[in-house]
Formats: sequence, structure tokens, C-alpha cells
Amino acid sequence: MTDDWWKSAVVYQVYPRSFQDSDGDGIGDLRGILSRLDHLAWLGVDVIWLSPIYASPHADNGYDISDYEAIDPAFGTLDDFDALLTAVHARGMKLVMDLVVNHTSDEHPWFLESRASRHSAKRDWYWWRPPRDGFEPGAPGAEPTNWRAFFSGPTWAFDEESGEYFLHLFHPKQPDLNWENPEVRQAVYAMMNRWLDRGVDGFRMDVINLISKVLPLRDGEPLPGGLGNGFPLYACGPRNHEFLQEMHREVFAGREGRFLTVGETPGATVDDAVLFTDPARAEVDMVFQFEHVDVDHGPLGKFDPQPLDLVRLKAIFARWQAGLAERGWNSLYWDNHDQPRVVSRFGDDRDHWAASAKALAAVLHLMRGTPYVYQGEEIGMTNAGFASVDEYRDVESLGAYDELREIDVPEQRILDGMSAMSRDNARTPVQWDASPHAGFTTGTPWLRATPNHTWLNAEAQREDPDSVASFYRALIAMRHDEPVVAHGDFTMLLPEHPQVFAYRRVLDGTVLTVVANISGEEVIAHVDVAHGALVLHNLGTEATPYPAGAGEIPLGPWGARIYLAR
Ligand code: TEU
Repeated sequence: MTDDWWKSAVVYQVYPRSFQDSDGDGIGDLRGILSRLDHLAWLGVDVIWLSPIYASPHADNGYDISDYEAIDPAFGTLDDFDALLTAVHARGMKLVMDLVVNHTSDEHPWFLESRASRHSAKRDWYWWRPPRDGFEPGAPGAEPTNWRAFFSGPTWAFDEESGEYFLHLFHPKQPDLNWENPEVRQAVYAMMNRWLDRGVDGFRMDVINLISKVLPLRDGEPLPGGLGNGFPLYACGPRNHEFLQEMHREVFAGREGRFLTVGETPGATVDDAVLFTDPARAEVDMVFQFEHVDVDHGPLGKFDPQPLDLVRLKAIFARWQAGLAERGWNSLYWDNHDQPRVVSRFGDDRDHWAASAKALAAVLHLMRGTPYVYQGEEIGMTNAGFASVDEYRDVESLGAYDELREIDVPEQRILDGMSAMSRDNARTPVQWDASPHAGFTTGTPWLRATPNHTWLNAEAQREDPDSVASFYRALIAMRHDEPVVAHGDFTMLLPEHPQVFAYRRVLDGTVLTVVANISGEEVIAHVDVAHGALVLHNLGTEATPYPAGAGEIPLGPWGARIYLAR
């Protein structure tokens, strides 16, 4: 196996809570995942990334870990984990764990000890600071910096016992670890090594570009609403690369190259990503960038979505493809547990559901990079259609609701934004079949299934060669079978066209041309394709396919065409 095997691999993300429940408690679990491995094998994915399954109070659905080496009882036991790992490997697949080490749960023993006393041996494992000069402890404005948290409100929580504040970039139950402290880093590396020794095949590293803060800690630029923007003071910080290179030396260097490491790096630029993923720097193999999933955020942020500007979206992808063409590597994704469903977001889940799901899949999967398929994306799962604030569980969405109400944004505008953009859209149960709760559970699901599961489900698609699932399967097979997909160069075509997403991939004389209509109108794409090029896929187009080489390609609403010329 070559060190860069992941360049022709496809990763499938499982959000265990919503994937498959095996014991009827309404929460997905490890045995449920085990029961669905045949679906993943059928799809042809190479790697499974498990969102956190560790012990957690679930303030942020497991991204608040209270024991990195225990399986949360809601998901099962370590024996269940070992059984799953064995079964995944038996099918020739790999298993990657979610590594959440920018912060722990406030119920982690490390934090309990740190909080116990200003003089605790672990006090410096977290960020503790006295009230701001001139302010009474606990008084508004006494927070040591003015940073706004990702989930709204300040990033500092006051601890009455010790009269000091602790830092939490996310939820107050997610205190940030102090990576400046070598004891913290060594404890993380030791834990990582124990998971690799257990047979795990790598890690997805949660917000791994937030672990190095600019010192001394200081206020950010003011934001509307009175808090400040700390992001430039904790994202891609001064020691970020140093820490990742140390992690690589302490954890991966001595092992053969069977691993996949992907860093989640919100706000990272292409230049940052080159530094993170240049193999000569031995940091991570690839990163999740956020530019393309922030492209529709409006003046009020994520929950104020704007119509898709395809020209802007294409420019983002073209910049990332070009920026990592020589050194480093891209991940490719639309969906994950933090993003709304792409067929609802950038596609058309009403009039052209299947065609738009396939067109979006085609343009993503045939670019240069490692694709990530989020659970249910392969069957074209849509947003949930939540209408009332009471239907939401996501701490980010609920925090945004309160924050926007406080600045008098009309409630319906907020609810519309949440319905379009909430993370809960990605967290409804996977739609396995048309039975109650979509075959996810025999109990009451922790979050309701989307009603369209009666027709939109895996069972209805598996035997249908024209289904969304069958198309994802074909795209994954293409990455395995056609080297041009994994290793070809990339040229964006028609960059200024507002409806057509087209590009060319070339490797050793093989030319792959992808042309998709990302709109509900008929278009003619003026793209040159070699005479005699093979039409691998002619998707969703009513227009009569012109012979390759005519210089123009008519496409119906959400139509797509994939050509291969050798
Ligand atoms: O997400 C990091 C992150 O930046 C999120 O706040 C994301 O930007 C936002 O939800 C998208 O709008 C990671 C995990 O993926 C997320 O589930 C966790 O809530 C978060 O870190 C804290 O661990």
C-alpha cells in the first residue's frame, strides 16, 4: 500500500447517533453500524469516519468528550467497537476516528481536576484567567477577552469556586485545552497511540487549526452586539504547525503509512492548507476547508442564507484545485454533520431532486482530491423541513436563535434560516426504508425522521440503476478504476458561466470532461470534447445529446454529461 493510498479513496462519514439504532433506545449505536456495513461495501467506499463515540454528556452530541478511551454507553462498549473494527477490516475498509482535542467536556477528569483549585497540578491544562482589570468577578464585561463563541455568547465562563474564568470557544461545557502545556500534548499523543495500537486507521481532527492561540490573549475587533472577533487570534495560530509536526513525530512517524489524517480547519486559506498538507512537512494528509460551505452565508451569518452564486462557488473550487495541485491535497465534500443537505441547499429538492443530487455529486466527485460522502447524501437525503424552534436539538442553532432574537431579527426570518441551514438537517435518521422512523429504530428516534423517507430511502434505490445511490456508486467506482480521476490535473471551464459547472481532467493523454447544468433551465454549454469521446454518463437531460466534438453540449435542467477520451 502506498503512503498516499487515500488519493484514490472515498471516505464515508457516519454520525453514529443518527445512523442505525440496534437496541430500540432511539439513538444509533455501534451494533447498528455493524448491521449496515453491507450498504457501505455495496457503495464501494474505502474508509469510514466515525463521528465521536466516546464517553460524553452530549452537550454537543459527543464533541464534548469526558473520556477519550471509553465508548459512550449510548453507542455500546469497547467490545462492540472491536467487533465493528474487525468487520470493517474484514471488508477491506478502514476506520478513522474523530479526534476532538481542542477542548474536552467540562466533565472530563482532566477538567474536574483543573477546576478544583487554582493550585491544581492540572490548572494549566486549560485556559484560566482572572476577571478583566477593573471589573467585579462575574460582572458583564469582566471576561478576560471580548471573543464571541461559535455557539453565541462570550467564550469565557466564570468559575465561582476559584473566582477565575475558563476559555471555551464553543459551548461552556467544552473548555479549551491549553496546548501550550507540553503535558497536555503528550497526554493527547499517548491517547492517539493507544487507538492506533488498537487498529484504528487514522483520525479526523476536529478544529485542529484552533489549538494555538496568539499570546498574550487579547481582544478581537468589535462585532455587532458587543462581543469581539477572536478568530484571527486563535485560528491557524503561531504554533499550529509546530504542534502538528510534533504530533506527527510522536504518533505516526514510526508506523507504516496505512493512515489517513484529515484536519478540520475552519477559516483556513489555500496557503494555510499547503502548509498543513505538504507531505514534506509531515503534518496532516488533507484538510476540510470551509470557503465553499460559507459561500451562501448572508450579512447575519450562517442562518441568513443567500441564493447560490455559482460563479463564486466555481472560483473557490478552482482556487483550491490550483493551490494544492503541486503540493498538498484537497478533501472534497458537500455534506457533513455540520452542514445542511446539499440537494436542498444548492440543488432543487422539489422539481429536480434526483437530477440535481446527481449533478452536484458529479461535479464534486470528479475533481482532484479525496471525496467524503456524508451518511444519507448517497441517497439524496434532503433537509428535514423543521418549522418550529421546538423541533431543534442543535446547540449551534438554538444559540443562534436566541442571539438573533436579541437583536430583534423577525422570528420567521430566523426560523426560515434555521430550516435552511441548521445542523439538525444533517442529523435526522438515515432513511433506510419506508417503515416507521425510516427503519432507523424500533423505538422513538431522538430526532424525527424526515417524512419523505416513505419514498426517499436506501431500500428503494439499491436495485435501481438510475437511482442517486447507484450514481454515487458509479462515481466511487470511477475513482477506483480511472487514474485520471485521482491523479489527473484540473482545468475549470466556462468559469464565468452562471449555470454551467464544467472542468477538464488530464492524465497521460486521458481526458475526462465533466459538464453539468447547475440550474433548472435548459442551457447549451460551449465546451469542446474530442470527437469519439466516450459518454460515460448522460444524466437528467431531455436535450438530444449532440455527438461529442460538436463544440456545444445541450443540457436539460440539472443535466450532466461525463466524457472520457483516451
Ligand atoms: O465544527 C467546527 C466548526 O467550525 C463548527 O462550528 C462549524 O463551523 C459550524 O457548525 C458550521 O456552521 C467542529 C465539529 O464538526 C462540530 O460538530 C462541533 O460542534 C465543533 O467542532 C466543536 O467541537
